[in-house]
Amino acid sequence: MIREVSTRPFADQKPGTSGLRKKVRVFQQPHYAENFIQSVFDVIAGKEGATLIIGGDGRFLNREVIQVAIRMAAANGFARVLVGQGGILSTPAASHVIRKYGALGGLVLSASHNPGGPDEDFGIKYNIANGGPAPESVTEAVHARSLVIDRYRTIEAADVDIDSLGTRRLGDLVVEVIDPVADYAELMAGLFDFAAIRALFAGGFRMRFDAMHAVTGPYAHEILERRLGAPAGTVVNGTPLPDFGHQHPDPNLVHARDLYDLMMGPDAPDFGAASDGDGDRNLIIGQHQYVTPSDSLAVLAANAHLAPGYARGLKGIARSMPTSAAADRVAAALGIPLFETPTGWKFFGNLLDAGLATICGEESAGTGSDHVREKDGLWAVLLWLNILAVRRQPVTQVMAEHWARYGRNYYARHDYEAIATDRADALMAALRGSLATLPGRATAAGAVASADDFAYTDPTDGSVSARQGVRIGFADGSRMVFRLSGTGTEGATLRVYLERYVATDGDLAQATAEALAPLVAAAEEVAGIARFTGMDQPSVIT
Ligand code: VG1
Ligand code: CO
Repeated sequence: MIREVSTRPFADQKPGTSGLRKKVRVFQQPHYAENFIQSVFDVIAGKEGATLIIGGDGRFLNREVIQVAIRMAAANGFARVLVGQGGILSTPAASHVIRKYGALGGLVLSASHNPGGPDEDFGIKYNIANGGPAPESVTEAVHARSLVIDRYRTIEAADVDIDSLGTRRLGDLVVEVIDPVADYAELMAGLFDFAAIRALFAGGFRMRFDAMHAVTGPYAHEILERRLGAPAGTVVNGTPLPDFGHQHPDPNLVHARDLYDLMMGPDAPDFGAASDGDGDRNLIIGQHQYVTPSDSLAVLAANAHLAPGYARGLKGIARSMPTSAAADRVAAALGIPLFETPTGWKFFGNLLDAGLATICGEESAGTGSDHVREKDGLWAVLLWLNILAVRRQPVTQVMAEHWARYGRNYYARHDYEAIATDRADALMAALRGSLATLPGRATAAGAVASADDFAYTDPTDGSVSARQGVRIGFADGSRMVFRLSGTGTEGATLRVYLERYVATDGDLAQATAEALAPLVAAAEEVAGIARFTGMDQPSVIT
């Protein structure tokens, strides 16, 4: 019944920041998905008799690739596959299920916040036994394998029913279709004070959660409305659609504009939140108060002890390098270590496994903890709710008190999207070439104090990741970071991260754009963004 299908390598199967992401039509080429999945299976040991988790964010092609993956798992020696009902598993839920059921790993089918549909994006990511994204050593081996692969293994079999719960067989393989929400909801109930949050809602607290037609809908309906008693209608856009309703499931100020407008308007509820395509990101907006993801990480870390799951305190905090240093000040106050890693959740896994960090975050709206090995959108929302339920203060006050104690890291990210790849590469090459001459140079934001290309040495295994982004620092602690995105599917995206610290005795109530204006000018002076890209404005500011 096992079939060896001969194939030829594709040259473009190098995983990026978070798995392999391509246009759907690229994945629709014959053998394309099969080649990548077999490349994964070829480099991982221990498949014989093992369990594999399969699920995705419900986007276009999800169901087809799940069937392909199940057949290939059967032909590659796995004993058992657990698949989310309807093919659905949010990224954090997949991470939890891998851990809970002792799986060897999981295939997470998602292109996260990228749009979905026949003309949009699809993706495949492999997560290892700790529940986290495969580290670079594995993704590099998968890529190397994909360049020489000449056959893949599958079986001849009809599609498996993935829509009804229960256990069935496919040859020797046991396929269990599981409730995608139940295990995750139970995990959340163990971390947070659901009774306190229920009391908050019962007292009239109002919230809107925008699931953006993506995977968190079923999770949010179950947890927020059913278990925590938030009124029906709290969750909007709560049914996952293969094309996310033709929208971009990216919870930022551009694509979650409706939520932002509501939260800034006269009828704003107390709390607003949104998550992305695969449920690992979070956007937090209080009534008339946007919270940057970097600030959110700092506030969550400073207040985590108010939730039962973190009552014993934190072991450490980890943030990606471009994320603001707001969390650093909290770590210093708590007397715990702060780790600075390259962009991408895969770099947090070792720190979490080693018990060095409890809470992690990225400026790109990703926050999470050692409860799983992925960032987790609803987890962040629930931790916020738990904190608000205990502190009984509006978000504006929580933020004001935080800044009054720690100072404020004004922060923004400017994205220049769909730049021709050669132009983006030229910009980064010129910037890297100028690093040695930058210190001392006068700019609109003052004299440059330091300039380097970030390299990270993992403290647990000594592995080194170089060329992770150009950092330019100023004497007052202000910072600019330049790097190219590793998740896009068209051209290049330049990300420019801007940060300025104002101490507690400074002006903590400025408009962010105003506070950062000198840095915006300095970024242009130093990198020649308009000259290289032909763009005089970023496409997105978050
Ligand atoms: C982006 C973010 C990064 C995040 C990654 C995956 O990567 O900047 O912080 O970890 O997306 O998130 P890049 O390389 O495009 O900057 V998700 O929600 O797309 O899995
Ligand atoms: Co995501």
